[in-house]
Amino acid sequence: MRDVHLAIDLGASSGRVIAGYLNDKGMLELEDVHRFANDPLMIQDSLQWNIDALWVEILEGLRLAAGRFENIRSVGVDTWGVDYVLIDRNGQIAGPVRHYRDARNNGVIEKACEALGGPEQGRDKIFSATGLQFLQINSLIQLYSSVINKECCIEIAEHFLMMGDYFHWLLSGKYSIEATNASTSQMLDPRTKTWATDLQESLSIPTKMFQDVTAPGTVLGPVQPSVATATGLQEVPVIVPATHDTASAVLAVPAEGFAKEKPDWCFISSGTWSLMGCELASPKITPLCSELNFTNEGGVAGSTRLLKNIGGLWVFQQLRKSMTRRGETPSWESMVQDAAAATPFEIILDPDHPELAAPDDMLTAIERVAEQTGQNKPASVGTAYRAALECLALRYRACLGMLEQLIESPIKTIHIVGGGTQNELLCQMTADACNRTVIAGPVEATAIGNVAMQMIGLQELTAEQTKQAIETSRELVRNSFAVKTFQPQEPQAWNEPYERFQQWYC
Ligand code: LFR
Repeated sequence: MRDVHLAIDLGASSGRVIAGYLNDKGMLELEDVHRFANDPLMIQDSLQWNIDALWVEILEGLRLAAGRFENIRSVGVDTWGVDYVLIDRNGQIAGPVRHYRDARNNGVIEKACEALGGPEQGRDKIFSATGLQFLQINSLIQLYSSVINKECCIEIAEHFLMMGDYFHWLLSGKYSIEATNASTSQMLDPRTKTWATDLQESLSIPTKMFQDVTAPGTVLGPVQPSVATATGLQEVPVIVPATHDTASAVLAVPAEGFAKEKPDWCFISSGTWSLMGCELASPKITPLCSELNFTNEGGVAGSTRLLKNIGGLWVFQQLRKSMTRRGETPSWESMVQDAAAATPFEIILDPDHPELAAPDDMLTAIERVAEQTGQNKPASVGTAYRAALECLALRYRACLGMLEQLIESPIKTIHIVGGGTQNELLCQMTADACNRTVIAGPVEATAIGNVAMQMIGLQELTAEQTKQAIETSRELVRNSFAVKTFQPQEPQAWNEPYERFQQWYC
């Protein structure tokens, strides 16, 4: 009988329950159990997560899994970073569960820095305490926004739970804050993995709601009786994986070795966001890292992901919504075909342009940005699709150069994992723009990393053994999932567009 592990993998636009097990050939195999949408809600001008709908879907996925598999050994949740749920002393949700794109965070980085002594001093204090890049979506900035708006939720909160922790609590009844997702909050010291309480106190963020962080691989205990009754899962342990989706995805990169000082490969975890970086043995909290606005997120077994958040496939995905508004929803395949057929480099965008972060209509926003930078509006929608992909490849090229500067060593290979690997046009553009070999796959890296960490956790290993187990699980990924290699074909064609990109956006 197969030992089955259930990965509940929640992304910012969809979720899934996936079963993972070793097949008869000893290869890791995944089976889709349940897929569902994750649609945020606009409530009185505030963008919020529909966490009750997500919980209903999770229970449904577990119920389906319990009906399909006999020997379910464990279950664990991973999610996007930065967002959180506040729980009061009665074990109730203390306030709205906001989406990181909620407008209340606009301008709050500046206010937080001001409160810490001014723009430069504030940035220095935050960076030296946390090693994180500045993004207004970070939990620190979101919480500070609650502080300055004098929201009651922050006064009555007893527990700060990130999204994965919240669902682990519903599943097991145990409060925990998992380390990799906590590292996205901009409140954790990446050297000690303890909360930066001085920083929290200086910004009047109550520190009592933060408990010590839990390492990935920790067994929380069996599912609660109410969950067992609703799903049919009896006595199944909840195991904390790397609850940050990027941490799980990077665990599943099919590279050799683990957390080196000077790796010769970097990763792009490609989905709604593109997270591009290197897996290192220790954080790099240096002036250069701060200047280049790179982040030191925590990975499995104490590793560091030195990376940059890049606006990802968001622009491309939102263009599809723009077309729906205009009466026709194209398939992803036809969008890629239209992009491939469009003339290259007609307009150059920045995937991280603030105008593109949360516009009502992406196509109109692109037209506005084109105008602002003295470029023509896209002649056809295919031009806009193409620009949304080309600008990612251009941003990757810039980021690659910065990474090589930071680790002081050349990077030979780019591993792309996640949903974006299905966009082969983008993979080829990346190889060309960066002039590097691209290895694309596996597509379900996040779920694979989640399952792998549950398997490792069940063995209850020491830290050193865990590192070895991670190398072994990478070998398992290499032997179990096919990848596709892209070699640069026309790298020189990207030089002039890259100059334009730098001129406007770097
Ligand atoms: C990717 C991701 C990023 C995080 C962003 C927002 O899915 O988790 O790492 O910065 O979502 O949470």
